Amino acid sequence: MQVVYSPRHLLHDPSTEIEASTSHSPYEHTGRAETIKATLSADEQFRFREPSDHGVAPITAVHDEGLVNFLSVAWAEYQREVGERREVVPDIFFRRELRNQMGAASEPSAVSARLGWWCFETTTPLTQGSYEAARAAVDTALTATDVVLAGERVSYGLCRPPGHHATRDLYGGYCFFNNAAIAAHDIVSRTGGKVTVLDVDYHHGNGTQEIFYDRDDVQYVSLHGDPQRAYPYFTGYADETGSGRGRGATFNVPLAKRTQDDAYLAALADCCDEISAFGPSAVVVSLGLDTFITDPIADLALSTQGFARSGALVAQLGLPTVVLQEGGYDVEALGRNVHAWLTGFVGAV
Ligand code: OKP
Ligand code: ZN
Repeated sequence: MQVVYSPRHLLHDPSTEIEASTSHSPYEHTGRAETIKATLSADEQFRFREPSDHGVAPITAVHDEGLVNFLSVAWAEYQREVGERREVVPDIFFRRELRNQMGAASEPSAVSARLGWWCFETTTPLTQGSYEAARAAVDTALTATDVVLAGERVSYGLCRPPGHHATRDLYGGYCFFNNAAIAAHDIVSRTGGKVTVLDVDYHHGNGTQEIFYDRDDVQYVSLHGDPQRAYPYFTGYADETGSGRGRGATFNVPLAKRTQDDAYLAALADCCDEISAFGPSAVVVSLGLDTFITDPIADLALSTQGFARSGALVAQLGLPTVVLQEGGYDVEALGRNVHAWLTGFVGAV
């Protein structure tokens, strides 16, 4: 299997995360991608390549150009306007209701206001190299897509930072650009075929859902911790099924606390039935391993063996598949869990 990996992810290196009313060392850190790289490198069936530059056009095909432009200059603007900082986090968020009865808002010029305009939460610090790392993660996803469009059955993009929380207009949830959505749109625009994004990360991929919510050419299917208790809280409910032409092309399965392998695999089988009924020509998997039993920020209870079974079940769809890395924060187990999922897939082909 081809693995796409770029050392440029190391340029996104925050030192703190503001979460749960405290400031602590970040769960989403460079060591995550490095341990996955080390584990897969030790198995010769995984062949590594670096991504090629795909430019900005595939990004602005799914994201607002204003978001891309902002992220490309935000760190430098902040250093100049506010002061020299190790990393940058918003201290105000734009909320529509601030301007009730006052007409539409527009983007102010101060960098502090622009941060609150383009970001939705506090756990995604922007560092000096974050933009370059986020661009490399997109190139990683697009290069993994190229591998599959060239005829390989499956490829794996070791994306970092992750992507599925980034919406058309907003970054957050450790995500700057939506790697999976950019890859899915790229497949649709290059092949004309329909694509499914299957999101198995513990957290609902609000960004991917939002980007494709009214489209009938990309299906979004997700299993995740019930948003009544789990981040991102405001999306991922079972009654969100798409709008307009996209009606019926979004499928959400909220899961109970401590869901184990057998119940999870049964829900994943339902998701696979939905995918077969949609009839895509390819699948993009948002692969999060934060459903693992000892993940520090989640509460499902999958085992390493459960990941192997998940990969095998997805392979049984019989479709060209681009697997892209999202979350997974038990770093000691992360490499072997990714390895289990991918070898489970290959073993079922
Ligand atoms: C990114 B991905 C809740 C903290 C949530 C942000 C989580 C982002 C997860 N107390 N912090 O989906 O793995
Ligand atoms: Zn997650």
